[in-house]
Amino acid sequence: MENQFDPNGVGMANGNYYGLPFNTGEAALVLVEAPWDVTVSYGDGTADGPEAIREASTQLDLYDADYPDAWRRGIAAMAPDELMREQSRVWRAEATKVIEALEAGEADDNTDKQIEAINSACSLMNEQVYNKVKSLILNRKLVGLVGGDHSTPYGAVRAVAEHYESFGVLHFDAHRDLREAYEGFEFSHASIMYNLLRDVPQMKRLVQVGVRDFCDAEQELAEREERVVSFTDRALSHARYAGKTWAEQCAEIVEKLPEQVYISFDIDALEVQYCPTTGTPVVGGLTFNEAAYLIWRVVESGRRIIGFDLVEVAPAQVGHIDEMVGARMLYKLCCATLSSQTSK
Ligand SMILES: [Mn+2]
Repeated sequence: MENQFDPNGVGMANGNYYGLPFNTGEAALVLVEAPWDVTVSYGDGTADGPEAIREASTQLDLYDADYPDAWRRGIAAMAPDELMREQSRVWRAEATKVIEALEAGEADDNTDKQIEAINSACSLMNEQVYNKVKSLILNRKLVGLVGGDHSTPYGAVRAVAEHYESFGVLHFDAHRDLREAYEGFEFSHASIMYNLLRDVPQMKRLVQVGVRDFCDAEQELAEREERVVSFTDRALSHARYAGKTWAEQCAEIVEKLPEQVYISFDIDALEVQYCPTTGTPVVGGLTFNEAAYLIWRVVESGRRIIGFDLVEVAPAQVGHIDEMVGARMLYKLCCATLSSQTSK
């Protein structure tokens, strides 16, 4: 298939990410879509993220100076999961009712039952993601998850953890996501890192970068839990105002990571101009180039990226900024992962 492919030609809308000519059998890296945003608390739309990113991705040119030729090892995707998309719609409507009842102070026994049903639906989604990722790993594929909200990588990280017995998570986010359930939802987007710390002992480190909007309990947990290392947006920006360079800061961040690294990338880690439509945008944050540089430094250090997710991208309401940025960051993540397999 690759024979007739012209990497300098117009990106083809062939259903693949970046118009690439690989199927899942050939590709070294396979993307799994998780079009799911049931527990989002503010803006929704991230369930449509994968489709929007996939469509925008054909606009990219393939040459990437950070990782020249990485794409040639193959990037493909599992077929879009229409059923999950539909289930997300159904359960999102239920969750909206619960959130409205809670906000109106009208929660009752029925609300508890609704929450229970939503939690089961989220568990089922986790199971589906786990199964897909697990079977790909067994087929020796590298896997990237395309969300969806930030609840979706739970099953993916669990599958990765069964294969790599010790690793760290590099977590780009505006939020710590360390809440013990949120609005009653056990598998909330705001609880992903809490749930992973609780359930995935193979995750030896959680390095949070760019975090800037979190509650007291999350701050306390971050201080108490020795696996958590924080590079808050405040600490990073203050150090820079005092003269420290981003290169120096990246060296410090990378140094905290073990040899094997899973990257969880919430697009809201970036400044809002890059992701105006994301579920819970927060002022402050990283530029695209800063984030891309940090990922490159991880690869340069010789560490190995064993999997990743990109979450919380919602299709732009005007123009295409959100999905264009999402497609570019996803490409960086794919290429970084591929190149890290053979770096020193
Ligand atoms: Mn998040």
